[in-house]
Amino acid sequence: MLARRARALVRTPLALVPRAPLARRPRGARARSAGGGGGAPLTYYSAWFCPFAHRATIALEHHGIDYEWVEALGWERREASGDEDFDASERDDWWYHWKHPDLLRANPDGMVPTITSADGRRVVTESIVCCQFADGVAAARGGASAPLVPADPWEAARALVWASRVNTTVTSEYYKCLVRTDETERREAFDRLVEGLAHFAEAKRGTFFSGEGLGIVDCVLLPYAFRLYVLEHYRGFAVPRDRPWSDAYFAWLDAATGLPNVAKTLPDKAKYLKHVAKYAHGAARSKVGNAVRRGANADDYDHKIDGDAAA
Ligand SMILES: N[C@@H](CCC(=O)N[C@@H](CS)C(=O)NCC(=O)O)C(=O)O
Repeated sequence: MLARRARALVRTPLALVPRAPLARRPRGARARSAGGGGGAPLTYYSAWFCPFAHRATIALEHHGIDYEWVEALGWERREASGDEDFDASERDDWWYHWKHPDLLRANPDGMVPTITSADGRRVVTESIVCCQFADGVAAARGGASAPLVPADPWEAARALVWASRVNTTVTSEYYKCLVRTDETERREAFDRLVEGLAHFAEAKRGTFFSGEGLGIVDCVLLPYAFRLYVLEHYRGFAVPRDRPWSDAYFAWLDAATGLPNVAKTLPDKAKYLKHVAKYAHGAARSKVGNAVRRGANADDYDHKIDGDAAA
C-alpha cells in the first residue's frame, strides 16, 4: 500500500541527478594490464562514494583486472505528493538514490557493487563476493598478483570469518553513528566500532590482516577505516590513539592506504564529507540507511521493507 504511494512521489525538476557517461574509466582504471587484465573487460557498476563498492574496486585494482566503470548511483530529490500515509511535513529525508537503468537491468535490486561479463549475461553482486570473484578472475587469466583470500585453506577460512565479522561490526556501527538520531545510541555504536577495530588490530598476523600482503579482510575494512574522519567531523567521535592496539591499527591504515593500487582508489575527502552530510543530517534514504533507521543492522536490509518503494 505504502509502497504504491511512495512510488507516486513526484520527482523535482531540480533533482540533482548525475548523468554519468556510460563505461567511464575511473582514475586509475586501465585498458589492459599485465596481471589479471587479459580477456574481455568486465562491466563494473559502482558509485564513487560507496564504501561497499570501494572494496570491489580495491580488489579489481589489486589484480589489475580490466573493467569498464559505470557510475551507477547518484542522489535525486523527490517531493511529497501529498498522498503519503504519514505527515510529509514531518519528514526531511527526501533524497533517494538515482540508479542507472543499466544497473537495474543487470541487478534489479539496484545495488552496487555489481559486476557483469562484457555481454551482460553473467552477474556478480555483494562486495565480499566481488573480492573473491576478483581472485577467481585473476587466477583464471593467469594474473601474477597474490590472491586476497589466502591459498592455505585454514588461513582462507579464518580470513573469511573475519571479513564477515568486520562487515557486521565496523560497517554496521559506522552507519548507526550516522543515521541513528539518539546521542546515546550513536555513542554506543561508536564504542562497538572501536571494539571491532581493536579486535581486528589484535588479530592481524603482520602488516596486513593475514600477513605481509593485502588480503580480503583488509579490503573489507579499509573503505570504512578510511572514512572514519567523517564521524569525527559530524559526531566528534575519533578513533583513540592511546590504546594498546592503536599503533598497530594506525600502522595498518597507513600501510594499506599507501599501497599504490589502494591509494588511487581513495575518494576525495572533502567531496565525500559533503556527500555523506545527507545521512548525517537525516536527509537521505537508502536501503542500508533505512535498515539502520528501523533498528536493523546495515547488512540486514530488506529489498521490500527498505527499498525506495517502501520508504
Ligand atoms: N551488502 C551489499 C551492500 C551494498 C550497498 O548497500 N550499496 C549501496 C551504495 S553504498 C547501494 O547500492 N544502495 C542502493 C540503495 O540503497 O537502494 C554489499 O556488500 O555489496
